[in-house]
Amino acid sequence: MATMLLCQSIVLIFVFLSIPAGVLSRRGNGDSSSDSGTSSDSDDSSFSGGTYVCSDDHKLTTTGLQPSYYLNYTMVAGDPGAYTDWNGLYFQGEASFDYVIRDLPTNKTYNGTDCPKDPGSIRMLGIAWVGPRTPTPPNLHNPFTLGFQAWQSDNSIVNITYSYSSCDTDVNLLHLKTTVDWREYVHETNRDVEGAIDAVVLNVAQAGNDSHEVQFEGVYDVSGVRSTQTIFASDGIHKDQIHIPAETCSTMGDILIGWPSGAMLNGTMTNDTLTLSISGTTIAGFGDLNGPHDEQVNVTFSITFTGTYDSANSSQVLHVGASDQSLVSFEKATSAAVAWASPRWLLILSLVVATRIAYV
Ligand SMILES: *[C@@H]1O[C@H](CO)[C@@H](O)[C@H](O)[C@H]1NC(C)=O
Ligand SMILES: *[C@@H]1O[C@H](CO)[C@@H](O)[C@H](O)[C@H]1NC(C)=O
Ligand SMILES: *[C@@H]1O[C@H](CO)[C@@H](O)[C@H](O)[C@H]1NC(C)=O
Ligand SMILES: *[C@@H]1O[C@H](CO)[C@@H](O)[C@H](O)[C@H]1NC(C)=O
Ligand SMILES: *[C@@H]1O[C@H](CO)[C@@H](O)[C@H](O)[C@H]1NC(C)=O
Ligand SMILES: *[C@@H]1O[C@H](CO)[C@@H](O)[C@H](O)[C@H]1NC(C)=O
Ligand SMILES: *[C@@H]1O[C@H](CO)[C@@H](O)[C@H](O)[C@H]1NC(C)=O
Ligand SMILES: *[C@@H]1O[C@H](CO)[C@@H](O)[C@H](O)[C@H]1NC(C)=O
Ligand SMILES: CC(=O)N[C@H]1CO[C@H](CO)[C@@H](O)[C@@H]1O
Repeated sequence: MATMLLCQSIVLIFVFLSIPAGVLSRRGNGDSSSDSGTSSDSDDSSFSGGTYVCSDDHKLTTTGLQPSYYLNYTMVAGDPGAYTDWNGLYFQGEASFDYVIRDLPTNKTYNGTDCPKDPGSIRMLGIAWVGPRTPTPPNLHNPFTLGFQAWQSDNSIVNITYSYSSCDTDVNLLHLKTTVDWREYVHETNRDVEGAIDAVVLNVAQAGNDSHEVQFEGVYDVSGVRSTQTIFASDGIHKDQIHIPAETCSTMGDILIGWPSGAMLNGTMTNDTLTLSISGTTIAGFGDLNGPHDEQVNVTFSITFTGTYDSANSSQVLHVGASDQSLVSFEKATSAAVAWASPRWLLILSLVVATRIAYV
């Protein structure tokens, strides 16, 4: 227990150290994580002074859903849009984020927070990616990797792409992968070392009587990672987090839940539906423009998501219970409707298109 708390505070410290860039930009462009239309902010946001203007193209970024080592398997040299067996597939849908914030016992130097005492609920839209396990790294055992991101929105699912703010670098309230990977610089050898662990060791089984549905569950736990500090501080990893928006506790800033060790993750999956549930209780800190506060709160959260297969953006389909030994297998989508390109290729493509538009 003591070890866990220690790890949690280490994680918290590094959340503080590694997140401010995102928090800064969040504050820099105001309330844009909410697209509910209650704010009169225009889509074109600007820094005070007007030196920087972000024009929101609502481009939904999903590249961070895959651990970075997937690039070793999904990028074909010279043919970035080529199909590979590790592309996986996407589910999109609605999500809900329910939480209760409790103050910790106060003392002489600490008067508590101005957080609401009533339970809160945030409606979100989200995207999940599911892909087959890659041959390396060899220490991973989950039969599939799951990545999930969700952001606050009142939009309907048909408007999911538009609901995403590309200007808000902190737009995702939730961004988690069942595998955490990192690249770490080792002084002694003057080299980068790559690593990955199954942050959630998934228990996968057939769901009840239905051989075309699996259920999975596990506990998010990165406490076994050797040098949590270096890794958490290293690039990219800090994106794995849950946070409650800054407006929640008026002046306190975002409530940051870094790697949510101890959180329960479970769900069900068929070839066209994914349900996901993530719940936990943690001591979380705050982050805002003025840096970390001393204050911490006890947050109990429960996130649920129901997504349907996104055939427009997936090059693979899922087979559940169809094959002999494995409950879950991945195959190339045969549908002619699949207009697929790898996310990176889409990005390049969209930049090209954007450049063209700019020159027309
Ligand atoms: C008072 O609470 C703050 C915030 O939780 C904590 O950092 C500090 O150590 C506490 N002081 C004492 C004397 O317990
Ligand atoms: C806590 O409240 C007391 C009484 O209102 C005040 O004197 C003190 O400055 C406050 N402490 C902090 C850290 O805000
Ligand atoms: C990915 O490719 C790089 C460069 O070839 C290699 O060093 C690294 O070990 C690979 N990682 C995995 C997980 O396969
Ligand atoms: C899509 O979302 C944007 C931004 O919230 C909104 O302005 C637009 O009306 C929505 N379109 C539809 C069809 O709902
Ligand atoms: C399995 O199906 C049978 C017959 O349809 C039903 O009686 C039984 O309750 C089901 N069991 C479960 C665990 O759903
Ligand atoms: C997941 O866990 C929650 C409670 O944490 C439970 O209500 C739900 O039924 C579980 N879902 C599955 C598919 O096991
Ligand atoms: C899912 O499987 C069912 C048959 O079990 C099939 O009718 C349906 O088309 C499949 N959906 C996808 C997206 O492949
Ligand atoms: C948070 O508060 C709940 C309810 O009081 C309690 O059960 C839980 O143990 C607390 N969590 C932590 C990490 O202290
Ligand atoms: C995340 C993503 O790439 N979404 C795309 C899915 O497909 C539709 C239709 O082609 C695009 O508009 C989205 O941008």
